[in-house]
Amino acid sequence: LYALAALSLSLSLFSCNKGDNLSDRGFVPLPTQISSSSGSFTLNAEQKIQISGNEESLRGIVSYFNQQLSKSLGFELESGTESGSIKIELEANNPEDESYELTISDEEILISANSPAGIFYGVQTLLQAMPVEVFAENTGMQSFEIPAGEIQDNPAYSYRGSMLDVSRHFLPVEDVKHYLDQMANLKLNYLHLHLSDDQGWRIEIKSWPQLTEIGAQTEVGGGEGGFFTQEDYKEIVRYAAERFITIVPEIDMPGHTNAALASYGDLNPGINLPDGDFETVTKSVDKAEDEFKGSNITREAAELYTGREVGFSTLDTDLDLTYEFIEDVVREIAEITPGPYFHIGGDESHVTAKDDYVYFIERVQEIVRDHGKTSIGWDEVATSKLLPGNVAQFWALEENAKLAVDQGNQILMSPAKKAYLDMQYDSTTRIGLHWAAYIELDSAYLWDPATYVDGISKSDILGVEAPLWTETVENRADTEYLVFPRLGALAEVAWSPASSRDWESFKSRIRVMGQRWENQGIGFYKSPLVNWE
Ligand code: TNX
Repeated sequence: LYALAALSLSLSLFSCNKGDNLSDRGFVPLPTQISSSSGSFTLNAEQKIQISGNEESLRGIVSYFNQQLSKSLGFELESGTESGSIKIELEANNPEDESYELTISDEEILISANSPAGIFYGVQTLLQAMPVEVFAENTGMQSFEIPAGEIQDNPAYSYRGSMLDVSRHFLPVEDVKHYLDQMANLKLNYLHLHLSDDQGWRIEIKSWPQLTEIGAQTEVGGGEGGFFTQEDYKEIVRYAAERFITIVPEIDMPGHTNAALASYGDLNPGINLPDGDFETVTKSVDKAEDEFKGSNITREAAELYTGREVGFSTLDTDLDLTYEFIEDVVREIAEITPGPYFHIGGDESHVTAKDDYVYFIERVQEIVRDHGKTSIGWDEVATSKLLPGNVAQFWALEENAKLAVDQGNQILMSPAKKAYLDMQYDSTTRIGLHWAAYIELDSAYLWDPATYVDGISKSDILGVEAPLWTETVENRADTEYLVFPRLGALAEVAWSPASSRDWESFKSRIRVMGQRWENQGIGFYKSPLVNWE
């Protein structure tokens, strides 16, 4: 017995060499449970993948896995339903269940789950269990070891998201895809696209072509702007779905609408009175229209806007045409959006009268519902009556988040002081804003969505989203600098249970994640809090 104990002790000491252990592989986000054991699986071109369960849905995941491997190794693994040493088992098909198990031994690797998404997350964890070189291209590696052990994992929140503001500065489809690749590695599952704002309208609407012919032609700082055709958008949706990511489109309204008001003067509350005066307040437009019925008053298109300050624009909440417009926009976008959500914005409508705002939000929620979608809105929408199931995205005002919870609605947590990826890390950061806070990596990591707002607990929370606003972000390099490594911290806040999160542990794991990013050529912020060497 003593001899056995000594043997197993020496074996486990042997396998405890730093980096040889499964638990030292630098997983981000941290899995719920990891147990390391001795031994390792040798991966080389001889290994085969064995699929069991609903083959159709697994085939896409296997080809994703093979694509990742072949970029680095130059070979793919054969796959089929016959016996193979890398086993993928879909045990049921319950899409709500995102959990998975990953077991690695000398003889085989087994990923099992009750949904294709669970299998996909198991594959992500398996990729992180491999040497970080697997994330580099053309390494020429022919064979490597994956340390043995067992992982059981399950996300804390079902909505784990990020947002790209493609309105302030446009980002092309390639950059969005590149972002989706990174989100997938972090097990994030919702990408919110902020498709319209004062500075640009970024999605083709076939029934209102001037939105892009005029409203997409510039951006903050006066650059050339751009937009997604509906075909581009469908391609983003498809690429995202391959990575188990759902696209959430946002049309921000009634404020943040200058680009639309510049495209169609008929929508603009601004009006030319016969005496040559120009009125911009909604109520006076209606009064003026009554007063001067029949005379030649005209609404006039707003000027395109390339500044940064917002809060000056509004749709005319009393105008029938406004709702015809919204109906068309929601219909066209809903038709090409398979996901359940449509984001209606609703933030910073500073020139919309309070009553008009409430009326507008309630009416727009109905339009969205009639097109089969659930509305999400920035927290201000909770000052209106929310339809059941609709979601308020908390960013600034706790009292708004509480209003939503009091109505029985759920909250998407994006507190600007923690989750805003456009905030500078510190006062020396070359781009970014700081109106909410400076957010160093530790600050992005050290918070708990379930205790962040008094009176809002875990069951009130749908999930966590990290938005990237792009007033100061002009290209992919700027994006990467602000997003990484903080997106890793926020992914862990959304995935890993609060009880298991630990800053010291995160620091050692994000260092390894940094090597994976480096291997992909991602220029991330080297926070001085982490030893990246
Ligand atoms: C506030 S967050 C905004 C955005 C800005 C952002 C900059 C929100 C709902 N509105 O319009 O881009 O701050 O950090």
